[in-house]
Amino acid sequence: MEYLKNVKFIKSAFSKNDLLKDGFPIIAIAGKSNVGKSSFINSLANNKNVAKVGNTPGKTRSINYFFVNDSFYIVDLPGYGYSTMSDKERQNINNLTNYFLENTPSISHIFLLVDIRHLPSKEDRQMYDWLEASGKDFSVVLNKADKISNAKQENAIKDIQKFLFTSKDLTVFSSETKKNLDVILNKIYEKTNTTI
Ligand SMILES: Nc1nc2c(ncn2[C@@H]2O[C@H](COP(=O)(O)OP(=O)(O)OP(=O)(O)O)[C@@H](O)[C@H]2O)c(=O)[nH]1
Ligand SMILES: [Mg+2]
Repeated sequence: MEYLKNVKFIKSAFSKNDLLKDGFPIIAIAGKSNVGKSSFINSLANNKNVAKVGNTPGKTRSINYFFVNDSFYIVDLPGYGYSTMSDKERQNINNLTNYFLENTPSISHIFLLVDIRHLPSKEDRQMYDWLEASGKDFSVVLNKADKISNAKQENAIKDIQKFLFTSKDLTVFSSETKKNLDVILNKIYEKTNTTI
């Protein structure tokens, strides 16, 4: 398995003007707060200190750029659905995330992380529907698979597919066990035209 090499934190964007426009391919990680986006990035880099992970939801509140091997970015997005944030802050964050997704043509792929233990939330479904309608290249990752048995994982795949009205393949994943980490890494290399 070839982990992401030479992963460097570049910047946190807090407003539209902070967004990078240099055209390098971007892999963006989206999903509700606390679903494990930052941990997912650390798993890809095989380094627990790359992206900040939190026990409390709402850890990542800016758009964070990590430059990989001087050739593409992994972008950690703030989580949605974090209820104890002020309305204003939540609105600012959602506006920035939407603006980023709509106005960054260099996005090569978006991983939408969903918690495998629950049916997708209203916000998950909104994000899924928006991505589907936008025609963007994206896939759904069912995260925290280590929390349920293999048999339950199989049922969860079917239930979540049905719930989202999708025939897409959903990738079961866990940052704890690294299940399907190789599948995700290979997808990233394929989408960014990286030869390893
Ligand atoms: N068991 C298990 N725990 C996980 C997994 N991924 C993340 N976690 C835990 O879930 C919590 C949230 O993880 P983060 O990676 O900070 O989640 P996030 O999506 O970046 O959250 P925000 O930044 O708030 O949007 C932490 O306590 C992680 O250790 C996983 O695959 N399995
Ligand atoms: Mg985070």
